[in-house]
Amino acid sequence: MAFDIEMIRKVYKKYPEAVEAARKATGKPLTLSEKILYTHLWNGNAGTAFTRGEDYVDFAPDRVAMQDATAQMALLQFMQAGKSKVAVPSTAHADHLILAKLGADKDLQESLNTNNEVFNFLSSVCNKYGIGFWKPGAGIIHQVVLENYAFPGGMMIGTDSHTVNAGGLGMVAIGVGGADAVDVMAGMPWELKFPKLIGIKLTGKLSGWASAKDVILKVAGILTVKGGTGAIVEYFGEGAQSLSATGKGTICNMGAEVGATTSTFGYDESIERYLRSTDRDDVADAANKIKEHLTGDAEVYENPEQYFDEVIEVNLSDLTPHLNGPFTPDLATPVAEMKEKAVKNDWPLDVEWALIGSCTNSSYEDLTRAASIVEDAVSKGLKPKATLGINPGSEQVRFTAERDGLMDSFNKFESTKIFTNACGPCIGQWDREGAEKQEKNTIVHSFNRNFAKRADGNPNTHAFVGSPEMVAAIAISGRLDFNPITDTLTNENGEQVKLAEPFGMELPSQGFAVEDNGYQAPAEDGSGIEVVVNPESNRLQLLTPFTPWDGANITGAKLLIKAEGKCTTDHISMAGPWLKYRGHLDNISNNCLIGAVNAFGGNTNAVVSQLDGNTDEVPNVARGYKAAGITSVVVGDHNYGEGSSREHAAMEPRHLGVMAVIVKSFARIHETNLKKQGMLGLTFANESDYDLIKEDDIFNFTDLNSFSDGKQLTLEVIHANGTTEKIMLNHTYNEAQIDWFKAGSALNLIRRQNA
Ligand code: MIC
Ligand code: SF4
Repeated sequence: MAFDIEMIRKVYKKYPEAVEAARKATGKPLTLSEKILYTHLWNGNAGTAFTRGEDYVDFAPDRVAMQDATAQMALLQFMQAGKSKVAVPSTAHADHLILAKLGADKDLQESLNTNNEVFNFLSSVCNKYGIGFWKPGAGIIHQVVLENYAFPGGMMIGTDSHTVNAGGLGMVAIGVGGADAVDVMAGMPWELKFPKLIGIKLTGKLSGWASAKDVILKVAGILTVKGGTGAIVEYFGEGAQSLSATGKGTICNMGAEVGATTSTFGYDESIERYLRSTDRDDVADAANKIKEHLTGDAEVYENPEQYFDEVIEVNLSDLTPHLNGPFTPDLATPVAEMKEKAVKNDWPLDVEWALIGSCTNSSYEDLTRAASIVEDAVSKGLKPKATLGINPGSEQVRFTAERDGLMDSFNKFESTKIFTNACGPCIGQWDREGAEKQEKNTIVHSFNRNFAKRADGNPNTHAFVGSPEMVAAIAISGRLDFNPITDTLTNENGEQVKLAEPFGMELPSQGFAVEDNGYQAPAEDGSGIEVVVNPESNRLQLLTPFTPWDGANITGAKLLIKAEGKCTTDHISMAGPWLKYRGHLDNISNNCLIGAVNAFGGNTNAVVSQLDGNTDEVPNVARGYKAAGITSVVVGDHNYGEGSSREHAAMEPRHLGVMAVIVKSFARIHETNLKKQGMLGLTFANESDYDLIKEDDIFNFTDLNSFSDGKQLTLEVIHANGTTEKIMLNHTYNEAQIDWFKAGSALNLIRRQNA
């Protein structure tokens, strides 16, 4: 039986009427995305149509998911909201804090030893407030959600950008910062700008070496890292129906890499099969009763150009395997073209590690396809040239894979390392031998992100993203430019052999099995449970509310850093070794913007303090300004804050005295996170004004007292030579969000309301 089946039935009960109301309000047939959005309006059935890309709308999501690295901050905030229990079903998952080093058993034990305090905190907060807790080793949040909680037509939010993975089961699932999760858990509406809609029509059928991963690797190449910004990507067509549910999940997962708000697929037979095989006949039966509402209307899919803002067509039959990278997930290269491109760009061709796992590709099917390559290689007398590392997505996947002999297949390579069911190397939780030498090298993995330093902290590691079967093939060949379709390999007997095409099992033929799935149900009545945070702790720190705006213009502010080029949340608040401070705002602030490239001089973590003219680390300079009572500002380039949902990237600068972040453009989640934490997230009205900003400028806001929806703000910039510039700044704050700024943060407002 599924978790929270009554909630799901309730959602389905309102569907027919709510969909009809939406059809009437919009006066047209509906996409699936619109059906889900309009059935989840906070104010009930639709009365009017919303303008996509413009209107802010209040929604009522069905559930919330959080992972350990973000849950700490989300729950520290929730504890301040003045509620005794969460208002919607919510879960927290311990998956990000487990370091991969020696292999699953030892690593898990080591992580329990080092992170004990944080796991205990999460377990007791969850217990107290009615939140389900998935213990360390239970699996990666999005795989566990797919197996247990995701349901067609539902809406969820999660404090992780890859929450979108649940689109594989036909949800609208959106990644948010912790403060947004607090709204929903506190029983308040959740606000989102009504998204635009991108339709992707899939025709044909995958074959040979092409996999679901290649669909999104190709789409990422077309849309690039910001092409999906502000939009829901909806997949449809006969090709969509031919994909497995977990394959759909892979595609939705990496929609985060094109900046999409989320991605989704209509309910179909593969989704039904997946629900049934994961012990959720009840959900499948309920969904079947309202089937027609859980996919887009036929007219829409027949004439998509009329109903989507943009339509892309991908023919699965023409698709070939891709590798994307290095350093960005949208640099797509068909494997057949890699030889030429790698040499031209001087990418190291020898591959040392081949990693399979992460929330995007750690399903049972993924493991079977990769295992088929390993088995084939062994039978042909081939030994791997690179080390294969595997993180199964969940204990259920691992247990079933073990029962079905897949782990034995992987272990036929002596060097294989099976790591914990957790994020591991995907988030820099990888103690890779030799990484500190910072040598130029190449790795391949089936993860979703490959920003510099992400996996092993080495800025010279060139990471390429590919399907699990491609990763397995490269483990064997040890070459980045290996094309399994055309190339042969030399085996132990000196013979030339070719790898056979991968084959996989969509679902385990004997069904899934698990002994202990690692779930801890919360107490019925948590009122007696005490959550203790040791004031001496360096891992956890209770929050002190940010100071409300004093009503005066911000003046005399100094530049903390002008970031140049790519500035993702990994550059603003690095993960890896810093993950341990995710529950301690002051300590984690010591990583604030240390990865951002300073436009003056091109270095990282080296800026000039205007107090004494000395060059110092970014956090130190910020602390210096703060101690001197001086506000600071950050200036940035395009798509600033791309990547993760981590609100630390907004809270840290706020904590260190930054009040405004002024950039050419923002990634969605980060922009909202800045607003929630009471900061000014602004964009240059005239992009080239970025070039006017000098290292020693002084900044005065001149019209903050008339800060209002739709009105530009004016910034006066005083250069050291006494000349001044007037710069106009755009913003997307509505009146309610301006109130967050005034209150010092959105949370300050909630607390006031519940006092
Ligand atoms: C990531 O993939 O970058 C993470 C770690 O899962 C993040 C969340 C985080 O920063 O904790 C995400 O994608 O939101
Ligand atoms: Fe974990 Fe990587 Fe997925 Fe983020 S992308 S949730 S770090 S597995």
